[in-house]
Amino acid sequence: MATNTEPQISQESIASFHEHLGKSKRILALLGAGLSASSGLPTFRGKGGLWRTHQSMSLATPGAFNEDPGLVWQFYSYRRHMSLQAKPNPAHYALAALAEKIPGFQTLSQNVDGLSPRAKHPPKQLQLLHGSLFDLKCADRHCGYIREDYTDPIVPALAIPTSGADLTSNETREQDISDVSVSIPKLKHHELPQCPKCKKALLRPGVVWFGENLPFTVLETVDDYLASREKIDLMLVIGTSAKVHPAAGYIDKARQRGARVAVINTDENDRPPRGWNDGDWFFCGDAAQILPELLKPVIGDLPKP
Ligand code: BJW
Repeated sequence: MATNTEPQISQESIASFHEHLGKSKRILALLGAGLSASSGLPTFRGKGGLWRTHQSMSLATPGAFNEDPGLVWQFYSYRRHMSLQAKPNPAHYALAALAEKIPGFQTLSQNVDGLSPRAKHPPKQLQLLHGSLFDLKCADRHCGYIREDYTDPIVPALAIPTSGADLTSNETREQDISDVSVSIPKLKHHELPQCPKCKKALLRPGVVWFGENLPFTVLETVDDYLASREKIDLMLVIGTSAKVHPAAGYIDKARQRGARVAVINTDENDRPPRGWNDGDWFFCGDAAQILPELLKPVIGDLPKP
């Protein structure tokens, strides 16, 4: 008797997807945290959305940073550390390969982990809607200071106190992130990263928190892509719960420009905001396994790592 509990994807739906992909010249993709899940990075909602005793989402706000910058910095320092330890997975490489093959492919990533850039996704075809963990900017927006920085830790006080677990293993990493017994020190203002330009304010992670505008040039690039007279053939929605706007709204905008939608997600309840349309595809499972197969007719086999 078969014991495999993985949802089965029908050959018929793969064949119809491949037929449409073969004809597609303009493709848009919306990426979310599920893309990096099999690289060992936790998602936001559901299991994994807890950092120590805090919900990740409650720390991703300007209010949380103003109230306790030391706490928020420790959360982001942990995320930077984990992202630097993680490696891009086959889905990141498959998308980078698709971008090399199809000039009309544009990627809208909600991820801040740096894995798509590290998979050599062409920068002009990768719009980082929610910024990057590896940009540091002045918390005073009138100052305008910003730099790219991969130092880990940024300052000594942000070195990661862990339970002593070996964080190179996905399993221990997952246990460690929600280990509530790891204490969170109360950090003082002078121990946190300082802006070298204005010398008054703190630096903060260059990510987009709730209530903040997305980067202007990114929005402009996406708007230009959507405003083109040419239709969009295909919209790929990969590893996202599609609950955060304006990102989730791009699915409908692509539909309005003619796109058929393909969702790749482990949870069949995470559907596009307005539900399904005739002609959509849903591929249930791990993006790292499914995407290289789905894109194979265009990108061929990925090189073995
Ligand atoms: C797998 C898998 C595997 C697992 N394979 N799949 C319109 C309507 C309603 C509200 C608004 C609206 N417009 C604006 C808003 C307000 C707000 C918003 O959207 N709120 C909603 C929660 C309702 N939006 C904003 O505030 C945005 N700013 C804005 O609109 O500015 C204009 C404005 C200003 C002032 C007032 C009003 C408007 C900014 C949003 C910024 C979001 N920032 C975060 C944090 C970034 C920094 C950080 O990383 O810490 O971005 S929140 C968090 O959610 C993060 C993510 O990028 C984002 C999306 O999450 P994602 O990627 O979908 O992750 P999950 O965990 O939700 O889902 C993972 C999925 O993967 C699941 O489906 C799994 O099943 C799946 N999965 N393993 C495939 N192996």
